[in-house]
Amino acid sequence: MNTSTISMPTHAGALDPVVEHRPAFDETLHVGRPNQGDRRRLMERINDMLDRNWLTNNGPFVQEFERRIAAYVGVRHCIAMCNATVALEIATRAAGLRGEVIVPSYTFVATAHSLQWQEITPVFCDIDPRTHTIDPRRVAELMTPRTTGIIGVHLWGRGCDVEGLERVATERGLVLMFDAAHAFGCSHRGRMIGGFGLCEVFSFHATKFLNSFEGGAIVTNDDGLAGRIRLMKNFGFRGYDNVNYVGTNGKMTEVCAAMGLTNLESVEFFLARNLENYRAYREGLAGIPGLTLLAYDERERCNYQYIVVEVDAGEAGIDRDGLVALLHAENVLARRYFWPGCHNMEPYCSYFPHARLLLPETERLAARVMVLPTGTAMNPEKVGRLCGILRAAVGRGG
Ligand code: T4K
Repeated sequence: MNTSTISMPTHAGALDPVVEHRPAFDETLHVGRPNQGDRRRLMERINDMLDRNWLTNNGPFVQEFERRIAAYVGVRHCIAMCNATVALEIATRAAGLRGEVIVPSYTFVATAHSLQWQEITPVFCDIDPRTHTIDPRRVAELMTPRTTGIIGVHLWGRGCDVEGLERVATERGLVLMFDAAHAFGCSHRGRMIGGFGLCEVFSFHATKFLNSFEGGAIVTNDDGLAGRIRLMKNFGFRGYDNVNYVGTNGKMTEVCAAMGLTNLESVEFFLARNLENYRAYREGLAGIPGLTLLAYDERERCNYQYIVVEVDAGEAGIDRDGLVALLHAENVLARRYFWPGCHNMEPYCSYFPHARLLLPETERLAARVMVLPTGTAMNPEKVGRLCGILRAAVGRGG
């Protein structure tokens, strides 16, 4: 690590010599740096779009994007949306959810907000600490006569316990759907994620494996649901002036679809880079006491989009927050996803002040996880240096 001596003003205004810390990386390394496909193809598409002068409202790029995503995932319908949060709102509404819906607390807050926004109560369920995903054994304990559905989250792109959730949902006559924001391009037990439950929702936000600048999609095999979703995302219009549904504006624009289509052509490249980075992390972190890299099952299709490390402070001699602060000082913007858990955020912590008593695994995990940079902006050499920083920090007890 490089250091040099400079002078900084003290509180008294005098100039004292202090040692400036030069970060290990000159450029900032981000979690979620966007993956970009072939820029020339994107520009061609944008030119076509401008020549056509058709910018939004179910244009040809959106239709092509929907066809390609549906074919990729192997489902009957894909409805492209402006983002996954609105897609979740529309999906739950079109599925007729109301009252209470069971969701994990250990997720991005959009999962809970999409319900609360419609005055549906998100009831937070604990996770299985081995998988980080909702624990079906805990779901049954949270049911009340007001429960209408369950939303599982395929966190980090790893399929949650779909079969366990299906059993509970079928037994109790509940709707089951999935927040698959992290899971585009991933499979569960050999089947592509996207085809499970009543429907699933992908995110194509800039930080995601496949991005369309901002964007999302609902995928489903249910024809009736798909029809209702198409109405709802376009103000409830059937034809030019016939509105017979309460709708909103959830449409994807043509420029977003152009980006999505272009990036879709490069997913194999994104995947190869992510896999290479993941393997470099696995090698670089091996044997560091107290650090455990979340493993992906290489027999499944994975997008390796998140590099997730659990920190055991007792063994590492430094806790997760200490390591994150240390990495930030080296220009590595590691993240504490999904700390502190939705149940500890407003308004949920005011509505359910005792929720954490029911969420011991969520509480424990949220305090231990840090997420490290990957994607096309990273490479094994940078990963190696980053792991070297962690090894040195743990070796010195922070
Ligand atoms: N469900 C789940 C389970 C989700 O994780 C999400 C979103 C959703 C639903 C909702 O999906 P969307 O409605 O967004 O489609 C980011 C993303 O904004 C969010 O999409 C994502 N999950 C969440 C996990 O991560 P932040 O607040 O952490 O993003 P931000 O702005 O801090 O960006 C992350 C890093 O990426 C930064 O270090 C900067 C870098 N970055 C970001 C952008 C946007 C870039 O380098 N370039 C960029 O253009 O939420």
